[in-house]
Amino acid sequence: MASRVDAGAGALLGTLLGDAVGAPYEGAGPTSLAKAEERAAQAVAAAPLRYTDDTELAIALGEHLRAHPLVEHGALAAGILANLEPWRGYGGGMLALVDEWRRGRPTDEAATAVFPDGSFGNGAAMRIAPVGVRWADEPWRLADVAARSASLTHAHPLGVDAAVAQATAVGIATSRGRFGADEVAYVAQRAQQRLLGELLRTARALLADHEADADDALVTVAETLGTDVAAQHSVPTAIWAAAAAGDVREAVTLALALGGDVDTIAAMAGAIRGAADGAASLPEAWLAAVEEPDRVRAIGEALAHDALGGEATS
Ligand code: F2R
Ligand code: MG
Ligand code: MG
Repeated sequence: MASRVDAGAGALLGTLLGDAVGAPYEGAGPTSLAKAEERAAQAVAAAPLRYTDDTELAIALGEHLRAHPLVEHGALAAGILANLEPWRGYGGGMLALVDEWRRGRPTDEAATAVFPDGSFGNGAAMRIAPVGVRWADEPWRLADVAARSASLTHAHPLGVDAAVAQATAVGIATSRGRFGADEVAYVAQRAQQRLLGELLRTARALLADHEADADDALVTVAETLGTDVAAQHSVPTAIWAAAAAGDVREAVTLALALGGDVDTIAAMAGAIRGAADGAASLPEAWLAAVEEPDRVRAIGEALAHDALGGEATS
C-alpha cells in the first residue's frame, strides 16, 4: 500500500495527468482501447501538455484547504479568481458565475444567478480530489467539506452530491489503498440523490461484466452511465473507470476510449486511481510531459501531512 503522502501526491497528480492527456480529446466520440492507447501516446509526444480548468481549480482548492481546511466561500472564491486563466477552457456557466463575483455579488446569491437551481455541471467534482486527501480519515467531515466546496459554484443538488461522491471515492481509495467493486458500493451507499445512487449502483454492476480488452462493454458503459458534462453522468462513469483500471495510465486510457467529457472523466478517474496506487505508480514519461507536476505534487503531499496531524485553523 502506498504511504499516505504518496497517496496524496498520487491523487493530485492523477488529476493533472488525466486532465492534460485527456484534454486534446475532450468532446471526441467513443473509440477502441487500441485507438485510445494511440491517442494517449500522441498526446504525451506533443509535450508540453497543458492542463485545463479541471487542474487549475484543483490547485486553487488544494491551496485554499491548507489555510481553510473546512472551506470558506469568500476566500475560496478569491483564490479561484486569483488563479483563473480563462483560456484553459471553462464551462460557460462557470465563467458567468465568476463575472458575478467580480461585480461584487455575494457568493450565496451568485451560486444561483446563472442557473436558478444551480449548476449540475461536473466542475465541482472534477476539482474535489484535495478534499478527499485532506479528510480521508473522517468520512462525515469529508462529505460536509466537499458539499461546501461544491455549493460555491455548483449549487444544484446533483452537482453537490456528485462532488461528494467523487471526494468520497478519493478518500476511501486513500485510506484503504485500493479501489474496486467494494469501494464503488461504499460510495453508492452514501449518495443522497436517488438518480446518482442508482447510476453508481449500475456502475458497480457493470464492473462484473468488464473484461480488460472488451470494446463492446465500453460502449455499454458510455451509453448506460453517460459521458457528458452533467455531474450525475460523468462522475459514475469516472468511478467505474477507476475501479475497472489497474493503474492511472489504464484509467485514463479507458476515459479516452469512452469519449465525451474526456479530460474531466480522465481527471476524476486518475485522481481515484492515483490515490489508491500512489504517485510512485505514475508513468514517468507522462509526468515529464505535463505542466507543473512539482507544484501539484507538493499540494497533494502537504494536504496528506495536514491530514496526518498538521494545523487545522478554520
Ligand atoms: N468547458 C469545457 N470545455 C469546452 C471548451 C474547451 C475548449 N477546448 C476551449 O478551450 O474553449 N470544459 C470544462 O467544462 C466542464 C465543467 O463545466 P462546469 O464548471 O461544470 O461549468 P457549468 O457551466 O457550470 O456547467 C457545464 C454545463 O452544463 C450545463 N448545465 C449545468 N447546470 C445546468 C442547469 N441547472 N440547467 C441546464 N443546464 C445546465 C450547461 O450546458 C453548462 O454550460 C468540464 O468538462 C471542463 O473540462
Ligand atoms: Mg477541462
Ligand atoms: Mg472536461
